[in-house]
Amino acid sequence: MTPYLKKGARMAKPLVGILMGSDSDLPIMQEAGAMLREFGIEYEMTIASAHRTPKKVLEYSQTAERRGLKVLIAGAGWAAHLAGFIASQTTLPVIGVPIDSSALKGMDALLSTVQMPGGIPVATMSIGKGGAKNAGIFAAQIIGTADVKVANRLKVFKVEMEREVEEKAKKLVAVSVAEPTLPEPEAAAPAGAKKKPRRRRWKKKPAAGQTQGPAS
Ligand code: C2R
Repeated sequence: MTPYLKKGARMAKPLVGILMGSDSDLPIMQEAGAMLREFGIEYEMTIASAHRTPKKVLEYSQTAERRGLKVLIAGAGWAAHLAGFIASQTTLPVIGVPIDSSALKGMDALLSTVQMPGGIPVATMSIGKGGAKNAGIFAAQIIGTADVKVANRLKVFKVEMEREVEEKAKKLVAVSVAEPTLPEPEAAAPAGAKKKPRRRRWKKKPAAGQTQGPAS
């Protein structure tokens, strides 16, 4: 069995495997791990690339179920083949996270991850950090179908999220009441409309013999 964990790392029994195409994806994929920790789900993380280390991805995907993993999360940018390749080698659910690391800002990764041909599904999340966060939540939801503890934590998470939004809404009301003179947003001019030239205000000329004093 390939050790995918850091030496000495605390690991009971990982249920989720998080893979990413490069270490440059880590700041994004950490979000998935953070969510799994929130729900008390053990996971392992590694770098593997369908392009650069195909043998490793093959071995990882083919042994994942046997090693007790329940869900795999794969994050990759550019021409992202990682999630699809993993999905071709296992019947475990595979969640794909397109990463915005290229000049196309993740559109390339999104299309290569989501456009799987019939027969090899990859549950594709949104591009970037939000997608990685959702991948963690979605993996928890899959595990939650057979684990009451996780299912309950997910329910609490949703209630908490609702409470946080309400709190923010209350704060916004408080701010707008405290500052009743907030400027009205300017109405957008219709497309193509010419801007009216601003009228110049001419100062009144002082009458003959009158000097201009300082403005009062
Ligand atoms: P580097 O930063 O290492 O050059 O990688 C990675 O996910 C990363 O976002 C650039 C990008 O290449 C992606 N990559 C893939 C795959 N392997 C690496 N899309 C793959 O197998 O699909």
